[in-house]
Amino acid sequence: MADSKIESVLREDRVFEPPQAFVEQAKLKPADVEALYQAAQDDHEGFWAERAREHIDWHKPFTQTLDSANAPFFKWFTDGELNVSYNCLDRHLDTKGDKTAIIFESDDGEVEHISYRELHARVCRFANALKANGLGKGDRAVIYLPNVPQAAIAMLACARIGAIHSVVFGGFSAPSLRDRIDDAEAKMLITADGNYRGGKLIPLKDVADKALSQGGASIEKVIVLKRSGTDVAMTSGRDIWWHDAIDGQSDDCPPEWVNAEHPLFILYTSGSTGKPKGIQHSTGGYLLGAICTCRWVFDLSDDDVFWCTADVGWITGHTYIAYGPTACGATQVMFEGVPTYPEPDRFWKMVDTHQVTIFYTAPTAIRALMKHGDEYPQRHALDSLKVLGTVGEPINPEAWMWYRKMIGHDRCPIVDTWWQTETGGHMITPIPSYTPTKPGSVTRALPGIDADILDEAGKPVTDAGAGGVLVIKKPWPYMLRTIWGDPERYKETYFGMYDAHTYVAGDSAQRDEQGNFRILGRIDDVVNISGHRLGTMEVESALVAHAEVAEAAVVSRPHEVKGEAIVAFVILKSGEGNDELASDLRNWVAEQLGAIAKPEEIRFADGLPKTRSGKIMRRLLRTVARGDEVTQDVSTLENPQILEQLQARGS
Ligand code: 6R9
Repeated sequence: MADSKIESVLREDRVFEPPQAFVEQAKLKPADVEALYQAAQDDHEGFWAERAREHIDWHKPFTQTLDSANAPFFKWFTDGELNVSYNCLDRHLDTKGDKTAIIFESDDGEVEHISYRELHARVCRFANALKANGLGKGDRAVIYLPNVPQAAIAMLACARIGAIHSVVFGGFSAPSLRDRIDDAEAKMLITADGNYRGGKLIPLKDVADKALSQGGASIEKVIVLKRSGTDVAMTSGRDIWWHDAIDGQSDDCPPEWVNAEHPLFILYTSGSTGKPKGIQHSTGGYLLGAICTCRWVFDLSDDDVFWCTADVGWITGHTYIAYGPTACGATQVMFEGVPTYPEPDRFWKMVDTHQVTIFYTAPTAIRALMKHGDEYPQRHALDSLKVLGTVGEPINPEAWMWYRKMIGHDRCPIVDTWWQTETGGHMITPIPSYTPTKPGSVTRALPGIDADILDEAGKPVTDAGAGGVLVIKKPWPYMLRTIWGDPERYKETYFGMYDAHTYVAGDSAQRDEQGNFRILGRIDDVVNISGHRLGTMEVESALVAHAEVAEAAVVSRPHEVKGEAIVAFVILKSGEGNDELASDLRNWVAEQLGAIAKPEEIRFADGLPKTRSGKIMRRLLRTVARGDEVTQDVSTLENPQILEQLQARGS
């Protein structure tokens, strides 16, 4: 089935040139794009140095562009000094102080406009509160907040004082929060009493308390935003309300000038082992990526209203809510709720209300909304839209075409943006005035990004349609710098396959006849559920932590809306499995890791298919989970009878 899908996309011949009307009004004209590609081609380092001088206000200019002496630990603009919050706020005050920075819409539809001047004041006040509560340069603060302006304010306030934030998505469970706090050795936790999403209460403070009762010994202070108004326990001496913390604080807070390589944030993401990786980003290079990609890929400019529907808990919300749009001085929409509440036209209604010009969302949302039917987008004009974007997972051509027709009215270019937590910003994507687009294709690498596809021996794969390992062959300014506290793992994971200059993304890809990239999926044990990365090992560890489970293996199978769904094969310590236990185990995993990780199906078996050397044959399990015919060689199986049992127990 997977193969036939690939086939159909390979035969995809619908190509859409940039619409003339779009090109005419675009800020970045085709000739400008051409010039960027040429400049990057001619001089990789010089190209990025020029961009860094053009787009960033430096406190102290850099003299060295790239330092590769200690590859793969690259440094960019290494002797320069700057402050990210200064670049996102202060520098706009003279010309754009009264311009709206954030149009916030809450779950229940209340709207708040925050100007750049007001955002600056609120960031400064909170930054002073952080300092007053003992947070300083280089200290880590974990942010566990809903998708509300205070989340962006907290991030920018950390940046202002040189503290390193680590945002944990509000859907994560207590154990996940605890592990992240412990790994980062965070001094402060910033959370909320709770909030409503889709009308449902998310009890953030309760979860935070649970996390801190199981670990989190490094936490000295907890700042709590009052949001839901629900009753929560406040530990005296440790917990303070946000409004009390800022009470009396000045709205002037001089920025802490930091080195370009000073860590701006850590963001945890799943890898192929059970332990999430703390992806560490820099200050200067990261900021440059956020600005350039907003300008190039969204054609973002002064008269736009930009809306990225991601949560600040993910990298997309870091780069395309907290940092990119603000650094560009743009107006953006920020939304606390979900696309289907109170009705499945919420997104489209908001596009009209706020006159959104650039809309950026995930394929899983598009597929879910598409299922609800055309009448929902048809209720709204959607005529303010100029550019549509997608991110997070491969988009199937059907969803792409629906997005183009029903939302973009065949008028808006679609930018399918491939990138990762690790890459910091867009890498392979169309540029809307320039690149012909094609359903299911992420097209070509941005200027200054040297992407390629290699075979196992490191030879470039040049044949159209042939798959290989997606790599980036030159360092780029906004790449990750290391894995927090684990430089060896950084080296091994991203540069272990070929050499210290070849970044291995963990995805496989192919090219079409025109050289456009298409992403095929992960090459490691990472699955992508509704655009969110999850290590199969994480789910397995959660399962075996249950008292009745002896062993577990987790794979994914395609899912119509979520992209992929989790199927877990479970071996019990004793007794037979039943529906009730299956349901208990599903809930258990959700409690351990968060709702995203909840398995779609649990299959009980007496054993797992293993090779004689004891390796679980995951490929075989994947085939079984999909209900496909087994064509793999099973002669190396130690326990061939298990295969029949697994197949027979499928539902
Ligand atoms: C930004 C983000 C990264 C993984 C990545 C890949 C998948 C992201 C994609 C895509 C196909 C796209 N991915 N964008 N696959 N087409 N446009 O999603 O970061 O959460 O770290 O996930 O997501 O597999 O390796 P992150």
